[in-house]
Amino acid sequence: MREVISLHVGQAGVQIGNACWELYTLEHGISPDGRLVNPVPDSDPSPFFSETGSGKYVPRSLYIDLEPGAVDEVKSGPYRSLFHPETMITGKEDAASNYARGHYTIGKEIIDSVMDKIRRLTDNCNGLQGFFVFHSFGGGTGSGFGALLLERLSADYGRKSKLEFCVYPAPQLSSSIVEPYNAVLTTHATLEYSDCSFMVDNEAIYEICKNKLGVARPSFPNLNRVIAQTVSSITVSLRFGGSLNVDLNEFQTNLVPFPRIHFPVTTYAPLISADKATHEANSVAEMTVSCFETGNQLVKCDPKDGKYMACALLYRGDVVPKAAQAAIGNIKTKKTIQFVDWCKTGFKLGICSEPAAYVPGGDMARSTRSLCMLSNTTAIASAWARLDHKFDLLYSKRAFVHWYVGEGMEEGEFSEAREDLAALEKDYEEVGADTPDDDGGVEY
Ligand SMILES: Nc1nc2c(ncn2[C@@H]2O[C@H](COP(=O)(O)OP(=O)(O)OP(=O)(O)O)[C@@H](O)[C@H]2O)c(=O)[nH]1
Ligand SMILES: [Mg+2]
Repeated sequence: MREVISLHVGQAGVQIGNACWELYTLEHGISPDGRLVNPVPDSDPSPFFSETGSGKYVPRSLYIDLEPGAVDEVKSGPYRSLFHPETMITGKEDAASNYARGHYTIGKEIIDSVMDKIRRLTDNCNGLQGFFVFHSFGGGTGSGFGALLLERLSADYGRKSKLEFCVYPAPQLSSSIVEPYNAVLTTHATLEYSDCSFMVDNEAIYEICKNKLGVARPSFPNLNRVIAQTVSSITVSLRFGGSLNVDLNEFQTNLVPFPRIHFPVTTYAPLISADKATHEANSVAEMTVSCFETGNQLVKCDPKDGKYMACALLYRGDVVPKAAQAAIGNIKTKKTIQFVDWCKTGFKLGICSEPAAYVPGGDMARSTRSLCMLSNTTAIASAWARLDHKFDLLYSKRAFVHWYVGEGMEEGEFSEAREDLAALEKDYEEVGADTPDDDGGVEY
């Protein structure tokens, strides 16, 4: 048993959670009320679901929001009886897009009861693998409470792995002007507590929905279903058996060469709309090439401007190893794909024969195979640079700072966080720099 507990924080965390649990239940043949109706070969839902005495499957998850809106929708929606009522925790008022409220004032009031609930979930595990925390960078709850939660998880479960899925703010879908503050503050506060963070950039996913999936006006449920497909691919090896499955831990070891450099770029293929599906061959080679195209990335940055440190390719469905290896061989010949000189061939490959599930009514076409690529590239530093720039525009005038100080935060935390992010940008520069005494000829 390798249980994983999913913690969904704030509106984005909860709503992305909805899309993930929709997909997990579909993939394991579990009905929206938690009954196993359609057993799937090689399926092992137990890392993500506990089974009650009466045979009901219950997500090992917590929904946490400082205000009740998003969680109330779950409570009255089609999956209302899937979740244990005690795993949905809400407060009365939200953090008003203010990191300090989520972290210091209102968040403090509920953190102990959240930690109690987590203890109950972990007591119910035989071999807890770790936690997945889903939250936005921009919301007050997502950023502030998310950071508080990771801090406490680290204190109470230091040796368990902690992975994050975090929503990088985008102008099209922004809910407040202070998102860059919240994003910088939460990144600083969680940098040492998270083992690996998958950033999903709403702008990139918005464009995927619009340009690739033919959604005229993408809304959060459209975006969240794309995100959920990548979450599912990342976790599939924990949920399905099969000989070529590579364990998530192994991928993680490969992907994170230094503790702070833990933000892989996620890329997915195929991204085609249901009405175009029949016109596309979607071969293993094509999918693999697509994953090196910027239009398939969930974070906006250009890998051509940086160097790769590692690349994990998670194939699903009808994929034979020979085809995957040939596709990777082809990629390796491309001059535009450059690795750092201290790690020249960091490709890792996994294949899970269980294909991605088709979501009825979803935007993505049904397909027999798919690929999710996780790459650690120095190019992601440009995403930090964009965020830091927006932070600086606000902070140079000390705009909105009083809202944070009013919630008991010291102003020094702003400059401390900003300096840490500057150091992070610098770290990326350094890992990408050529090693001075490299003779260029030796591979190791
Ligand atoms: N992808 C995605 N992004 C979302 C969703 N809901 C909100 N966001 C993004 O998250 C940021 C706002 O944070 P929220 O998660 O709504 O805020 P919160 O964590 O509930 O915090 P407060 O409401 O301030 O207490 C913005 O950047 C939104 O674009 C969602 O369902 N999916
Ligand atoms: Mg909210």
